[in-house]
Amino acid sequence: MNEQERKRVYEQAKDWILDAGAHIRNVIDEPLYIDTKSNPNDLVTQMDRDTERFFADKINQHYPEHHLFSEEGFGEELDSLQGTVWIVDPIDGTMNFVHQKKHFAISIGIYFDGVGEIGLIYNVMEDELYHAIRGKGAYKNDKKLPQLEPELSLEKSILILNGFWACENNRINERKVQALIKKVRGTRSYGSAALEFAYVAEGIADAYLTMKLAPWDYAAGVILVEEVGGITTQANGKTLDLLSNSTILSCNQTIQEQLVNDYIELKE
Ligand code: 2AM
Ligand code: CA
Ligand code: CA
Ligand code: CA
Repeated sequence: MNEQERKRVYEQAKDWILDAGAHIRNVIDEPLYIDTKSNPNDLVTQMDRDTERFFADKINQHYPEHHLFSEEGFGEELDSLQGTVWIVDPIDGTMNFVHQKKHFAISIGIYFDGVGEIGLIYNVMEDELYHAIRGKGAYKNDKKLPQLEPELSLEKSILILNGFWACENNRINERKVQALIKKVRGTRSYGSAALEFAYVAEGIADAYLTMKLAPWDYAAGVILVEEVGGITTQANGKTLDLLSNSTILSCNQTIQEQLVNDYIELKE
């Protein structure tokens, strides 16, 4: 993708994500049509599907040669990241959307031949758009986000993690997780993976550790975090595979090494 084309797709994607979010805000108090997927707590609404279809139609009309990889079934089954691929989560944090009517996001990562070029995470109810184009830094609305503090220690860090898996002892050494929870300044859990990445990129949280995400949960987040000097790997430190579900660790380099070496022991 040449520079002009990249810029055009970036501006276009920002317009679409803001439009989709404005629509959700307009109808937020109308009744929801809610279904469940893999289990009774795995929710999906008509709004998830309608929003994904909105992006599928737009991409198809304007960029018929681009691919869509997404949660709710309007995209393609991809086995390669050749060409331009939009990785879209129409509503990330559906449980928050249903129960709280806030704290959810639309997440879009745009990859060209496997390289993350554009990352957008829109906190819909707060009207806060986190956005980045590779090599040009990350922004929250019009504000450029500063680089992460490279030497920030664990003792002064806020760690985002989901309480559910920390209780399980079949996937991770829970004693080491407990030691980590005691070591950090505090822990948080927000219920939207995309926002959790955005908060690391913003520097209001310092690390995000989670045991299972799909590509549309993390595709945009890894681009934003990279643009402020952070890194995202699997929880064991290995490189991510953008086509697979994965454990995730996203933070600065120092914390990443400490967590991988001293605190995360996966049972694989
Ligand atoms: P979702 O809302 O798009 O499904 C909740 O802790 C976070 O984990 C959300 O970002 C949610 O994305 C994601 N998640 C991924 N797989 C999930 C599942 N099977 N059930 C619930 N949340 C899931
Ligand atoms: Ca879901
Ligand atoms: Ca999601
Ligand atoms: Ca979703």
